[in-house]
Amino acid sequence: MSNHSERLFFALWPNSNVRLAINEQTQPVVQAINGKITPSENWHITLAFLGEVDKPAKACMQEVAAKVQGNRFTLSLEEVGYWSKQRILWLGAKKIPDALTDLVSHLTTDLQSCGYRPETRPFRLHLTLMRKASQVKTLPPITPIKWAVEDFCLVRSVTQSSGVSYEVIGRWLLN
Ligand code: 2AM
Repeated sequence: MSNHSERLFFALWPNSNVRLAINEQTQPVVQAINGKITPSENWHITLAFLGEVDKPAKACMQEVAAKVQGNRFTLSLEEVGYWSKQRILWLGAKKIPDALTDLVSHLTTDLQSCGYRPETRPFRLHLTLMRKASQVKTLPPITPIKWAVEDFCLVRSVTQSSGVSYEVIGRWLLN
């Protein structure tokens, strides 16, 4: 890894009200399962994972983000799920608003001019609540959390001995 590169991703970053609601709804579920809990300050929904990005590519990606003309949308987080292969407990939405599909698709397409290589697997919206989660058989229903999404963010991931931490380094408003 070059000294000048950073590990970056575009994400939806919950505001404090949404964070509180997520905490309220998911706490009982998370507490009942063994695993590595994602601290609430790290909660996010990845739109595009960029990996290690050097300075020129970062500048290019920030320019792309500024040109994306996305619309606001309301996300209803209403499902807690478990991927047994990855052992991830997640919070997700049953319905992906068209504006979100468009935002991901614009970012994924336009970022390629900056050297971004899109994932071959389809976009699966999720907020990781827990990693290395023990086998889960049934998950209780939750009250849907309505999140009026007004912007999207560029986030830097920093790995320290205490764990990973995230820093929002750019924010772009939706129309
Ligand atoms: P995850 O929560 O499901 O692991 C920062 O690492 C964010 O980018 C995480 O939300 C992670 O998703 C996501 N991500 C997507 N692809 C990734 C990859 N190849 N390596 C690491 N993180 C990835």
